Amino acid sequence: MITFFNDSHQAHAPEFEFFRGERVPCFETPARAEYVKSSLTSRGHVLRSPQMDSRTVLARVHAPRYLAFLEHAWRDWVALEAGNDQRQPFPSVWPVRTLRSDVEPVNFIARLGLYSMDNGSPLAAGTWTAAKAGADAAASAAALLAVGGRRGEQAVFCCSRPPGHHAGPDFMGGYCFLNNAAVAAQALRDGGAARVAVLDVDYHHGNGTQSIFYDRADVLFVSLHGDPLTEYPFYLGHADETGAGEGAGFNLNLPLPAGCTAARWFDALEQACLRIAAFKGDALVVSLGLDTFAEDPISKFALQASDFSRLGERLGRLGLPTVFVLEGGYAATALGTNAVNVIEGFEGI
Ligand code: SP5
Ligand code: ZN
Repeated sequence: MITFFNDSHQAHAPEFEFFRGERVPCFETPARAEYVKSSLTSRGHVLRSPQMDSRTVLARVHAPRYLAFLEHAWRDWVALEAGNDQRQPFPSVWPVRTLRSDVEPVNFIARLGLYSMDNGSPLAAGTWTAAKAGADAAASAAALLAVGGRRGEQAVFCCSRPPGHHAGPDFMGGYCFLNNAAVAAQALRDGGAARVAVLDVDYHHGNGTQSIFYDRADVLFVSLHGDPLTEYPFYLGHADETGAGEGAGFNLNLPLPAGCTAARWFDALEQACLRIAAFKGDALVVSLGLDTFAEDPISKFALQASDFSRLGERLGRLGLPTVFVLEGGYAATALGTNAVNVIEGFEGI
């Protein structure tokens, strides 16, 4: 399968995040993408560099003031105080209920809080560079697909980091800054696909993608994930979120209990696939989180390496032109095998 590899991903390499009040090494590391790259190459898949500029499509899925903040965040942080180039900024205050989010404060940490859903998305010097190149990869993948009467690929894989599905219209969160899956879906729409389905199989609910498309009928969002009553991102991802306005009926959440079996996960996948087939879209975007793996250090599902082949096979049977976008997955050394299993399962290899 043709793969767009984000060559700039290593520019995003924060040193630590917070866990239970302690600084711990980041789970979302540059090594993740490198493991996937090496498995793909050793299996003969062709890697390409993104050639599209995603700026126009980015402005259709993210708010201008958020994009402006993110692009200049590191420069602004470093300008604040000598030594900040050696420090990671974290938000410490957020505009929750009753507080205003329409006025952008001048204070940098207050702005960072305005544009963040958590303190779990460490920023580094090259975050914008890496995230923007990731969005470029998503747009490039969409452009190669056979949609809108164009000849093209049946499937393209977008191997990139940082991930994207927690990033909403105007905020970062959960290691995500720009929503690559939303970029791919919007780019497919702009490229002639009348209707696009997004399937999110990451362990964590894709709150950002859901929110970006929640009131739209042209993009169906379907997600299977750990029940937000106990699992991150906690505040979205329940079964009663079915879409709003024109988008009513075009959002399907299938929350599953932490610790559930692979058999139960595949039952939910079947439900997801039936909904996607009934939607009769022109293309599919898969938010491919691999943190459903049994050995994932921060998640609680039980998929084995062979289950990722089965996932790929099932998605292949949908018969839709498909963009795969890498999301989470923190058992780094297994990430390459698991990703390749999905890709090759899809291709029927
Ligand atoms: C893209 C993606 O997968 N983002 C995940 C963000 C999760 N952030 C919250 C992590 C909470 C970790 N809880 C760890 C429990 C370890 N025992
Ligand atoms: Zn995840």
